[in-house]
Amino acid sequence: MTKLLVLALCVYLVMSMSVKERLERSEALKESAESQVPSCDSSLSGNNICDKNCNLDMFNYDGGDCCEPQWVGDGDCDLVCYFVQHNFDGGDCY
Ligand SMILES: [Ca+2]
Ligand SMILES: [Ca+2]
Repeated sequence: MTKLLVLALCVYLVMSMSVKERLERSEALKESAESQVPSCDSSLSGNNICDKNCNLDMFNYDGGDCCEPQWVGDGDCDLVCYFVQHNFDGGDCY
């Protein structure tokens, strides 16, 4: 009977430890995932200042703020320049 109790206690300790470890690991994973999620304040898009966090497809390439003038019409399609104010990359994307 005592052996069973000790065994149960051991199992309980191991279980609770592994659960704690798993919780800590998932917390760490969550934190690293959160820090990797790009964020862009929509007010920064189209303010004529290149905001690297916003220069992503999901944020409409910062409204074209990150387009370098020499990229327009260079023959390569630059989606960061594919905006009306950049003459749609000078037609490079057609
Ligand atoms: Ca901007
Ligand atoms: Ca181009």
